[in-house]
Amino acid sequence: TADYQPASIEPKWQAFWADDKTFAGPNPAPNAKPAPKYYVLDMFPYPSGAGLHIGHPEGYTATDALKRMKKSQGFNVLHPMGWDAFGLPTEQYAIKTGRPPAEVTEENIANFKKQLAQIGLTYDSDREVNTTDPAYYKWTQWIFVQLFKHGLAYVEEKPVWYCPELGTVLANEEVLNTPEGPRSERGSFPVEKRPLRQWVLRITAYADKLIAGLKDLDWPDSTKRLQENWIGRSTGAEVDFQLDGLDEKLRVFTTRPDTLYGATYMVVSPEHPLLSKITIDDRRAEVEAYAEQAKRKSDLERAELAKEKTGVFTGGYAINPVNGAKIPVWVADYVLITYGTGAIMAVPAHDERDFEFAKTFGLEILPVIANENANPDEELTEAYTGDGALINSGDLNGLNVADAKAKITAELAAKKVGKEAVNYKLRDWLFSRQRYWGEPFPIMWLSPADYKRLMALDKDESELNNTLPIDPVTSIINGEARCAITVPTQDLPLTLPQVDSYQPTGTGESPLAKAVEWVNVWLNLKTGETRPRVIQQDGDEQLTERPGTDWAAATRETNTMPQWAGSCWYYLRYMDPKNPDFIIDPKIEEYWQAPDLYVGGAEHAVLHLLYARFWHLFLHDIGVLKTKEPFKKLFHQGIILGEDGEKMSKSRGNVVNPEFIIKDHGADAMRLYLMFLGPLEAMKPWNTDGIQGINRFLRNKVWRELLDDNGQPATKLCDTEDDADTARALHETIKKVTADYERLSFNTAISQMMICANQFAKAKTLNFASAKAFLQLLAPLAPHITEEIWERLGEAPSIANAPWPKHDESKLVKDTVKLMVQINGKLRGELEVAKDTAQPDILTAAKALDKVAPQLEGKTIVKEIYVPGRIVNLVVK
Ligand code: ANZ
Repeated sequence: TADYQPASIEPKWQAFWADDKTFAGPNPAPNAKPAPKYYVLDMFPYPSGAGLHIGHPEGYTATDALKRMKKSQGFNVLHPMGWDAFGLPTEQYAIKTGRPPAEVTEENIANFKKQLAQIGLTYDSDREVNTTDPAYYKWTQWIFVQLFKHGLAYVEEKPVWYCPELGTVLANEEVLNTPEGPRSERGSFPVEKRPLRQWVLRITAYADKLIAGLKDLDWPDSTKRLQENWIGRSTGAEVDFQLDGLDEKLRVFTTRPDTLYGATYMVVSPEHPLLSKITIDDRRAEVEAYAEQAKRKSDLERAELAKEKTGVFTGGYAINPVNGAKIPVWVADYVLITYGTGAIMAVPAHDERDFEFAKTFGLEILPVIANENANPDEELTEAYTGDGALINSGDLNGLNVADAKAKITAELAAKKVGKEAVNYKLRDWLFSRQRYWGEPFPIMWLSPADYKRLMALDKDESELNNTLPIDPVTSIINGEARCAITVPTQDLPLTLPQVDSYQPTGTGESPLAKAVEWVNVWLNLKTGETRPRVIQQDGDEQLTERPGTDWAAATRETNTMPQWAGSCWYYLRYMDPKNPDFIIDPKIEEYWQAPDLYVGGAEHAVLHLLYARFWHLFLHDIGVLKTKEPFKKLFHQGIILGEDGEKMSKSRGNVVNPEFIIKDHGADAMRLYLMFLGPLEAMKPWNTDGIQGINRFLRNKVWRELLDDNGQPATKLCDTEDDADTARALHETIKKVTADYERLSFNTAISQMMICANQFAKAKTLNFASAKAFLQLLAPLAPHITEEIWERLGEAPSIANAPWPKHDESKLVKDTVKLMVQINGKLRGELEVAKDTAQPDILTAAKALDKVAPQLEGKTIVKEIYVPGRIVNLVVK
């Protein structure tokens, strides 16, 4: 075909790249001197049934373009793709249709692959990972075994968010605050708190490391701040208040021990274990009703600053340890059981929430920090949270806040009624789900007696003995005490059993619990071998006999891991995807290190990015990894809005479907347009007219300029040297585009290429080499059309194999001069002319300048002065 037809050339080159493995970044051969590496990573997609949305190709085109340039620059580039394929939507689809989730997943992945290929995105197919593939989740399970062994995984019965509709527990982050109360993020179903047995990962043990590591990361500041706030480290003190008339003390956490003299009341959270003791009988009914109500609110809602304060007086009192003052104890839901000690000393004069609470209930407000801006005779209108000298505070009077904190903390410690304390907002990570479509925990439960028998064995006598934590992980299961052990490493992966129904049981138990033959096994404590303990015969369950004395009755854990698990470490597996013996070969990690660039949405700022850092730091600590941090450099692409400037959504009917765009305009036009919309990081609306403009650029300024009507090299292409303007345009473009790609500033690179193409169109002749260099610059963003023209110009594919063009600084020097144009000695304008322009031409041009011509109107020029290379001065009357 002679003219530009994306529909015919695009599939051709997609097939070529796939067959040729053009973009495979191989691991270095042993003993060879490896090429410099570049590892660029995308956040891998969840292969939903809906297929790609326009947000996928935005980030993916950016990394694909960078990858193509880096390859031409001589780097060995790793740019892989995979599938984050466990999770709720697939499972719900499976429940609805009765089809196995694995089958649905496979279909969705095939569709995603097809769609990505249609965009001209190229990945090393040998490195593909799929989190639901047992060969992959074997290592997800292996990491869990290591966490367990190192005491970072435990089981707890705790009140957790439970969604009856979804039949599962949800993490705090998966619950949203809505006007109708707390709801699931997925599907917006009501959720409630239920006490359930859960696996929890001790991420809080890594809180300080997770904060410290941030400082060396090249990440958007806003994302670093989000992580820091999420971890929320606060330093302060714990202080004990004697409860009036009781033996117990009420312990509080405060970041402001300096304000202790201003504590005029106390608040315990509705779940506080001492609440019932503190409450006097007269007030019990009211307090209990209040506590019951609080259960229905989410922490987020309760902690909201702006919310109206509610609470109830318990009737009890506590004694302020510094001055013996007897202060009332209230219960209020703005104090959370999950933070600090679940109780506070309230200082309304200096804390906003306490201030509002005190105002609402008429409680005493006693200032203890002098506020120079306030009139002491007037009633306070808000809490004063700034610094100042202490007042009304005994021996602290006159000190500033910092000194008072230090002094009072030391005094409390000396009297043994308080001590320095650090608190984190970060909670341990709720790591289990009562779902089918997730990684099975590599865990079995034994009776305490059998656990003791196992512990008594020598380490080399039993593989099972090597992964026991120092403190046993215990739980009550079906009313009986049980101890957790891991599945022996050689038995991983522990694969999901076949079940008849993926429907959650509704009891808070996972559908895996129904796979009785899988759940109940005889376990050989020495060899780790398992045999069925319950078998189904003619619909009846029958117990089998214990095979021998080394065998113990064991039950498998039936919860599964959350979707986060697989996405915590996939970037590691890409480096060594097929390794059957280890998660990653240390030599291979040494070469690739960690991704040089990670591109993905800002919505992952805290959860995925924090969880992955936690696992990576842990794997570093146990010697599995050399690097400490997974993602040195992070970039968030901005959201693409609908043409109407609103968020794209099915209900608004403003969704742009990449497949249709490609059909109408071609993948190259879509890629180029996506990158031309605006800065990559910016939120920006889609515009269909804009993509037509890009399509015209490719057709008229690229294809038809470089090829003739027969699709052969255009006659203007030749071996003669380019004129100065054309050469300069090209070299400026090489310089700018190279730098712009490197900093992911694609929109400015495209503008520059458009300027260059315009100059090429103006030029009478164009050197072959210039045309090819231009194609190379355009190739990362518009790979199909450039490969095609490259080939038609007589070059062997792929264009990506040609070394990246370098600019020639000498070609950038302009052969022009800038002249100041004055009228009666006053500067009126500037004139840029070729160095060899004759004086009369210069004077004519100067007089015609926009800023000069009007000044000359109706005047007579009496003298024209020209200082070559510098000034034109027109003397007028
Ligand atoms: C007295 C005080 C006086 C406080 C003052 C603040 C200002 P961050 O910085 O977030 O760590 N607090 C403690 N535990 C709480 C809980 N479980 N639920 C709600 N609030 C709680 O906040 C620590 C401060 O939040 C603590 O310091 C306590 O109020 C409150 F002028 O104690 B402060």
